Amino acid sequence: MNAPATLPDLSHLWMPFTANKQFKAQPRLLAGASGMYYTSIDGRRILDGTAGLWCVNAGHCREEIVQAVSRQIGNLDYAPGFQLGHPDAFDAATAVAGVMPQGMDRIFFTNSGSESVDTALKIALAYHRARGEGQRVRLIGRERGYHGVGFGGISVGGIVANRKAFSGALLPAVDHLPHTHNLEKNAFSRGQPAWGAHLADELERLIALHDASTIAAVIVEPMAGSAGVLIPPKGYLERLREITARHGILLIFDEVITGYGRLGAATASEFFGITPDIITMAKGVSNAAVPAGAVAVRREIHDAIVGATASGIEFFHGYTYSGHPLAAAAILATLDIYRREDLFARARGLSAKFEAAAHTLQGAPHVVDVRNLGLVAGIELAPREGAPGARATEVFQKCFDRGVLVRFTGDIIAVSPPLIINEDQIGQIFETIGQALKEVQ
Ligand code: PXG
Repeated sequence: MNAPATLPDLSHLWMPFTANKQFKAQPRLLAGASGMYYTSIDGRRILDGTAGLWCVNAGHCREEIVQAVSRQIGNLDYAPGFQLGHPDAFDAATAVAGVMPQGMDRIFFTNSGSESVDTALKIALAYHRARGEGQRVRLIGRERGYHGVGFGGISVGGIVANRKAFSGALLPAVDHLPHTHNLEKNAFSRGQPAWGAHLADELERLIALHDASTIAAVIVEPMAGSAGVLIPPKGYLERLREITARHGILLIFDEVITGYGRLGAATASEFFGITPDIITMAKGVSNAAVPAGAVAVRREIHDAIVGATASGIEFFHGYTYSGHPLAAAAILATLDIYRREDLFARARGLSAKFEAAAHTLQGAPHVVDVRNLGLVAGIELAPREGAPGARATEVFQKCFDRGVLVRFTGDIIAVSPPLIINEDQIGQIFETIGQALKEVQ
């Protein structure tokens, strides 16, 4: 029902993270977007319950961003970022620094979350080396973590499907903390679950195993998004911060999803009141209008690396498109919208209504958990016997047919709308999921 008569040739595009054969047998194509809505190519309006892929935080096709990027492309289409610069890249870095936690005001630009993660891991290694602790090479991630798809990111990541085909080529010195998901203890928690802070103490065990002097950094998503909305237990991130600081290990928060208002503050770091050493970001930094990412680092980390050599390039890393003029223009316009419309506070203000609406699904068919924080909700379904993931796939499809876009991973449905959403639209998303659940076997 979604495919009009004139479809493009679908055969050449190898689609990312997509069941290509199924998609091409039953394609879902989008033709336009505005505010809270997509338009499908058959002209249906679809309420965006996921901000694209957790990235269009200010809503679609915002006029100020369209104008800024249009002006830029006619004025400075591209400027080399190595040994040359352009003012907007510096202004964009200043603007990003302005919303980061105090002291985390040195900004390295990338084009995606995956690049931000690999950049952050390299900064961690370079930092220890610059300080004469080059033996600190081990990286610690977490089970069910998602840190993009670079070799660094999948090495510290903890999603088996993303790792197993490449397992012979993962980074060698990596270990993982246990994930914090536990339905027996925490099902239907509202906000941060009560149980699980002690799982951070597993880091002490890894330190005892490897010795702190070999460990460069711990990387975690403050709230894990892709693996199915795993909310950190109360006290958990505080303990990670305390243990890493005590052992001279850098703490990296991967804020590709949580950055730019998702939890109701500029960063999860601000939301939780915990300052890591490095923050990775992408997605919401440019409202996804132009691919962009960045890494924010504590000034001392930057200074240690940049100050370690008397002359020459200090950090042998960067991308052709680091600080690209279009990305810089999009970032500046996006951060301006967030500030003028106070969108992070808006998200915070809506989060109680969002929580209440999400939890109306407790008791709906198949639902074994509802969890939420800020403007994120995860709805976990019992898997159908012999067909894991099938229920959530069908719910996704039924919601799409009813004009609401949600995400799913395994049997978990994720909701993460643009921060401009209103209360009626919040209601519509969860009512539609509820209807879909009634129709799924
Ligand atoms: N870190 C985190 C925490 C992410 O969520 C990345 C890194 C990688 O970003 P790039 O820009 O390289 O894709 C991500 C990306 C989903 C979904 O539905 C999540 C992401 C991407 C696509 C889909 O959960 N997160």
